[in-house]
Amino acid sequence: MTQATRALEEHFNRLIEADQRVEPRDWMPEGYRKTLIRQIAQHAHSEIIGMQPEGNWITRAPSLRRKAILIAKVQDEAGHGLYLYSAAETLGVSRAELLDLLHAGKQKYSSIFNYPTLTWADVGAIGWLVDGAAITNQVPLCRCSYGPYARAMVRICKEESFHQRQGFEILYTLSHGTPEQKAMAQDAVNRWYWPSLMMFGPPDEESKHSAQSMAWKIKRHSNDELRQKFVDMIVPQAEALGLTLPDPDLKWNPERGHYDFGLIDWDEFYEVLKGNGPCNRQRMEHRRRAHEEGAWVREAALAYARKQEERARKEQAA
Ligand code: BYC
Repeated sequence: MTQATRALEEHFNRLIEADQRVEPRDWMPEGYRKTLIRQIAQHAHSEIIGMQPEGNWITRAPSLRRKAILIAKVQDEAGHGLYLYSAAETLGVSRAELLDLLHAGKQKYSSIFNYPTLTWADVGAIGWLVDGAAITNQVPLCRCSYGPYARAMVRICKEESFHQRQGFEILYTLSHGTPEQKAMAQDAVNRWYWPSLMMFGPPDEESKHSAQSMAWKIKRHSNDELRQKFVDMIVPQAEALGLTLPDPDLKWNPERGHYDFGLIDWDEFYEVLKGNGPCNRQRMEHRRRAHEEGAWVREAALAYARKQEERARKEQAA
């Protein structure tokens, strides 16, 4: 390592230690850059793949009001994808490259979006549990050491908390409706509860990236810490909904000051990661098809941008 590089590294370490932000212009270790690209890309891919399970219910939403809200929410997810791809681009990769890696199966997206949305209540359960888990995980990312990612998260979290409330409200309405509606809400919660706990990633002792990511202040809490925080948050919310969480071992532990909960089926999680979840194939096929069918939009947008640029140049020259 040259003396100049050592000085740059010391500057980087000082920034991290002082809890300041690393910006795209700053020198950063290659591992830091790679870790951020991996995490931000995975996050961005999750946002756009996450449009599929909910998008599935747009045409069948039970009222015009519900349909308008759902369209807006799914559109928000596309927007989150855009903020995140833009944040990743500041690290020297293009959105097109990242999408190619996703389509080639070389980058991941969140395990949660490989489960099907069987009834309207699933839209409520996704809003309440999946967006709830997302916020729990993402609020600390607003303090991530990499500036562009942290700033993108601030806006995303504001929108996610609105999403969570709409999910809660859907479930509350169903749970206080007919017995059939209540049963439908309960069934959705039964199916989404465990996968939402898996969203936080493997248990700490199996989380290969956590220690380094926490040292770099990319992650601020471990996977298990955030999972616990989420469980503690949703137990009283489930009571307010009048619904039951499907875990007989869920119990307040006064010594720990937290709820104890049952064992997560990690075999299921790893199977989903390997591509063997209920909807992995369908999600990827749909994504690749949407990308191919959208090629003309990208070409038209590029042609338009080029035309605008040329016009501006001519006007300047005149
Ligand atoms: N699904 O060492 P670990 C949303 C992978 S979108 C799939 O703990 P790390 C929303 C992990 O990548 C929600 N893979 O990793 C959108 C690693 O594999 P690789 C997405 C997972 O990065 C629309 C391996 O397991 N949120 O909110 O330190 C509608 C070992 O894990 C998962 C984010 O992406 C998983 N659940 O920690 C509604 C948030 N968990 O890469 C809602 C940002 C782990 O070595 N990401 N893996 O092959 C993070 O905070 C962290 O990346 C994680 C994992 C906590 C997810």
